[in-house]
Amino acid sequence: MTGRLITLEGGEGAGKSTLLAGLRGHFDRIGLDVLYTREPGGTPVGEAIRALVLDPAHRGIAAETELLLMFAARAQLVCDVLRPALDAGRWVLCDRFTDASYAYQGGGRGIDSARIAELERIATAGLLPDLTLLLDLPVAHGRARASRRGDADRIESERDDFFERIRAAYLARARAEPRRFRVIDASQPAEKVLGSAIDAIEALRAGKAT
Ligand code: Z5A
Repeated sequence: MTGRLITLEGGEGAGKSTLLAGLRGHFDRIGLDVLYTREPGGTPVGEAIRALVLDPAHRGIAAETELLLMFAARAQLVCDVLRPALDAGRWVLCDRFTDASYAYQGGGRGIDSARIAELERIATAGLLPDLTLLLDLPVAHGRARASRRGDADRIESERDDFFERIRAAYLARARAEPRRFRVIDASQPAEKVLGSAIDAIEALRAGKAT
């Protein structure tokens, strides 16, 4: 018995938290028991790493350190949460996963994707999402939304060109794996974004490609 892993990805202000709230309502209505988790985080050690890596006080964190911390949190999440849940046949919705490292540390920070792939092999042992919902919108639009939230964390304080590279890296991954990714236009109203996400999830439940 194996469950299904769905991941949410997107740049700043893409609306992942808003979509997550809508998806919770959908899963409750249809009576599907879903485990919700997030990256970096989802375990006590992962949440401690999250606090460390997003803390604006740590401005000088090297790109490689940031990458290793993301994968350290991921290794713990796979071991303690994802693998056991999937092996027990549960559905899991994870707010970000390995694609975020390719986008942020690869695209954003410029780390070679072959080096990221080495860490992926160690931390995830090849675990891939069954479906990745990528919320895509222009960087300026997303940043304007995010700025309404108030204090920016260490990564959110980066410049626009950093987020442009992240967006390009996400879209390149989606083009390379069109069966796994569903790219959703996140500039649409929240109900439309939720509708597109539900369509993709229901296609997965029905065993159809999206
Ligand atoms: N990170 C990394 O670098 N490498 C990795 O491997 C991993 C992560 C796993 C934390 O991620 C950081 O970690 C993140 C990447 C890095 N850094 N950055 N930047 P996170 O996922 O926890 O944090 P986040 O990116 O800020 O996600 P979020 O909290 O879900 O925010 P959001 O996507 O911006 O969603 P939101 O709060 O729902 O929406 C933002 C605002 O827009 C809010 O006012 C909403 O009401 C509004 N909104 C949302 N949807 C709409 C629509 N459709 N229309 C109009 N307005 C909307």
